[in-house]
Amino acid sequence: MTLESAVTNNNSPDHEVIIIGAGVCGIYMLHRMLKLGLDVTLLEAGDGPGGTWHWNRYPGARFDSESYTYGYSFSKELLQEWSWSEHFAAQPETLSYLKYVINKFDLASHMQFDSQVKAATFDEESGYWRIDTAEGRTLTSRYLLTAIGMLSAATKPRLEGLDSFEGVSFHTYNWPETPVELKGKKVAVIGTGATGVQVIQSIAGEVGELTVFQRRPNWCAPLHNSPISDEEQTKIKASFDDIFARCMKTPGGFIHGPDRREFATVSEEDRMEFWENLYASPGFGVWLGNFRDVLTNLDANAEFSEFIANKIRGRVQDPAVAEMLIPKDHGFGSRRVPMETRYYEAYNRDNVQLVNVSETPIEKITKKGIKTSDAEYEFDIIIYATGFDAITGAFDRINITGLNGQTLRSKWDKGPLTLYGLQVAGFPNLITLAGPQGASVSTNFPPGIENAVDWTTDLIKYMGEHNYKRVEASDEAEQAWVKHVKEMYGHTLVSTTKSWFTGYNSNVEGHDILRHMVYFGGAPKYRERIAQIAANDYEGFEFA
Ligand code: NA7
Repeated sequence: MTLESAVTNNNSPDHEVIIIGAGVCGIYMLHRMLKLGLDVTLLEAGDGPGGTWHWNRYPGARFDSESYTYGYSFSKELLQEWSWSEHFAAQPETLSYLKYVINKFDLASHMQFDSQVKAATFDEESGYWRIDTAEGRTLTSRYLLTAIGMLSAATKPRLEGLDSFEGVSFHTYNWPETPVELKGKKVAVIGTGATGVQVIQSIAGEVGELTVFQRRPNWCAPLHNSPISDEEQTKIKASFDDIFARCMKTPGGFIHGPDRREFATVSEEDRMEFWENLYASPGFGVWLGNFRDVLTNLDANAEFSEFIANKIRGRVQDPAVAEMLIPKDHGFGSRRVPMETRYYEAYNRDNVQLVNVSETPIEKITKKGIKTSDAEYEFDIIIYATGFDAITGAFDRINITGLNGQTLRSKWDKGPLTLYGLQVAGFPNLITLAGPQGASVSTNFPPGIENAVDWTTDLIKYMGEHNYKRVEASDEAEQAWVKHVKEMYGHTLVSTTKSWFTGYNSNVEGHDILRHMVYFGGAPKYRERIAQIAANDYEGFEFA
């Protein structure tokens, strides 16, 4: 049905709510909207649900949150029913979990797959969003809720000859569904972020030859994954209240929170013992459970970086390779710390070679492989682990048009502008779940989006109760929030380096300036703030 026919026929939209995306966020949003009794449909570009966990099928894909903190917390029944097999679950298990949730809450019939949204246009007269899909369909809704992922717009290098390669090549996000034969093959991996690290450590023992093209190394630390024993399972299931209460108190929404002691007040001996324990413990503790000032103070950071550098030197046999793997341009934790399992040991294998493309840049992709300024390499397979047009990329790929014909892409040209990462002035009834400048994109994702979804549900309920048809962020409130988000960047070392936290991506035109993508004030403060706003009749939002 076209917008025009919808409006003339019955003056009501096709759906009260349209959600885009069937990942972790969209699934829960759909559940809450159905519970509210609203007419809702969900559009998903993929041919199945799962979002991140649908697409990222590469070997070694897993999350670095403890499994039992990654599951939804909203249903006690679900928490008791589902048993994670490992402390840090792999992609197939997470995808099964999400499908289980969809089944349990009867959500599938409200999801439309193979429905890629190309454009969303706000019609001022009717007050509805018109959504156009790539398949040529048009739908209308009063509310448009985007759950389109923070790392869902994959980016390949902008290199000459990308399509000329005659072997097999793909981005990790688009790892083929049919099994890729790696045994005995000559394989290239470009990129050593969290994804590249997982791929490299997983395939090094399987492929014939592996050549890793590294531009800048990252500081990686051991994940220490292990199966969850029956005894642990029982304990976990009995302590969910405590587990989530603990996550609610930490800035990142993980079970790991910072140590409040000042680094300089702890003796060297105690400090080393503390760090050795962190390095030997599972998960993000080494990053997020460290002395608070390791992530804010350059001296403290330099000392801990040296501690990790020595670990790398101790694990990599060739000292020259070890030095190549130690970051020199940024300190530990100022970029996302990839968690690894025998990653560094992969470089001790005879079939693994590391190429520093900062020194000898890739010039082009050839028919046979990769040409750097120094040599030509031949491959059967090239794997692009080159990351994403993070957080705003998925928005930029949809033509979103708000009031007065303004596009979101042009409004965010120099970086995102939002109110609490949830709304954008000039774009009524659009809620940017998991959008830039909210807390979910800088924290353990599921607790973050549960908060955003609950808040959004309350907002829509409130509007129904007050017979409001339209909500929009005010310009002043938006400006104040953006100012606050920017200030928060000044409190961490994150802003001292280029990464997707700071909006840099050499593969996207114009993404060579600092962009304030995420909220670094911590999840507890964020939650408190948006709850207060809601209690205050949604101060900063205008209703009509
Ligand atoms: P990341 O962390 O953005 O890493 C991308 C990697 O690819 C990184 O090492 C980049 O080097 C490298 N890269 C990107 N473009 C190029 C070109 N053109 N040439 C050479 N190397 C390149 O993405 P991931 O997928 O690993 O991780 C994203 C998140 O997913 C992760 O943080 C988790 O939360 C899950 P650079 O460092 O920019 O020099």
